[in-house]
Amino acid sequence: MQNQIHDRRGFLRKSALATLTTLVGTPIVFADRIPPFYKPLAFDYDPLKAKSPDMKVLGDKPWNVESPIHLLDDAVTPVEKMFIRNNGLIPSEPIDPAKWTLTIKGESVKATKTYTLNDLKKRFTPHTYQLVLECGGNGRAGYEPQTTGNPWEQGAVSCAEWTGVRLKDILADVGLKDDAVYIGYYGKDPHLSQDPTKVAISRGVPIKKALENETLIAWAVNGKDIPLEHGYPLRLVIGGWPASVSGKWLHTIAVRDKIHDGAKMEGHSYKMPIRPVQPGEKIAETPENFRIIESMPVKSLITYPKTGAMLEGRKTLELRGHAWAGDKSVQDVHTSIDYGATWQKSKLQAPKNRLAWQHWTTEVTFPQSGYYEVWVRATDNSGVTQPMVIPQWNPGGYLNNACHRIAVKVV
Ligand SMILES: Nc1nc2c(c(=O)[nH]1)N[C@H]1C(S)=C(S)[C@@H](COP(=O)(O)O)O[C@H]1N2
Ligand SMILES: [Mo]
Repeated sequence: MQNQIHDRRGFLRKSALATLTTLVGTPIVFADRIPPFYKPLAFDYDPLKAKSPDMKVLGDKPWNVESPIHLLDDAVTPVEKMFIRNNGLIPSEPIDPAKWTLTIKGESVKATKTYTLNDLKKRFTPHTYQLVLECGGNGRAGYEPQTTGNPWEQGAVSCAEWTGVRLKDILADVGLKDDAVYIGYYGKDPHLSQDPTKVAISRGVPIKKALENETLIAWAVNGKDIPLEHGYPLRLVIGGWPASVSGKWLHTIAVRDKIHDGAKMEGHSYKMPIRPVQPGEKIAETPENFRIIESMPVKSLITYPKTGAMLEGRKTLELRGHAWAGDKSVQDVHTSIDYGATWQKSKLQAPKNRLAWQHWTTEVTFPQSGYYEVWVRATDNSGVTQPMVIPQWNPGGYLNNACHRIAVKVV
């Protein structure tokens, strides 16, 4: 770090100053008076500083942070309430957005082409979409026995408003060969071991998903620069699929003539067994036994009230939350206050755009004082409903979309 942020005479590099300004979100007054070889305190970057105090930290090497469900109450998730999932380290080298480039290469491009971030902003039409990003392992803590991977409860999901250019517009400008089947991304984050020959994560999607309108190369979220921990200054954003396909600190996309074979595409990473397996069972990690997770399953959350809510002197309660269904849309949301014996239909809004989550509200009336649970269950537009019990155990602990429940005390 010391070498990268200072020039030979020990003064802060211009690019380091630009990064510092981005990190603190305000100009560095007296920047010209920073002594040689002095490392400003703000360079000890802690992504939690900008987050809500209630966020739950699963670990800091790498940084993995999830949102308690009641923090996800906003219609559009503010950045301070967005979960963070890193496989490697947050880049610590100064980032100069004026020098950032995106290279499109691979077996299935007609020729390799490189764009600066400014080219992308100037040469292509920008688009803004609300997109659900949900970690494939969201809900993993619910599986017994526990699998390897972060034990996420249900808060590794966000729906923010991303702005960027369509990957399909860039790929049309580059020119693709007929044999393109997949894309793979590369980001600037160092591997946990800091071994520069190792890649933390490099995943991708089939070309069909890559060419959808909503697949963005984004430089802004909720109208501002992307925060460093979420991929500043450029990231791929692909809604509805495991968020591991949305590469942060994006510098290269390879267009492949086969399924991308980058880091975390192997073994059982982001894959489901083709046949049901016994909880805890070990099966050979061969491609025949697993399929790559694509569209995420239907899911819903109660974001208000918070579990444990106490209702004093009233027996009705306005509940609200969101529901989403991967590439599909949500057709119905139901709630139950009697452990699933009967269900009441909620009011459900249309999504802002394809691949955004949908908001639901309902008013429930409790028959008498006492302890209740409220359960929520969404159904997608193909008629598939969330399970009330935990779904099929799998070696990676993925795709737990069991219905969300809260406890309420009516006094
Ligand atoms: N370069 C890079 N991109 C990445 C990751 C990473 O570790 N490095 N993690 C992925 C995973 S597994 C998830 S769930 C999402 C999390 O995005 P967020 O931290 O912005 O919420 O980023 C994805 N993109
Ligand atoms: Mo993830």
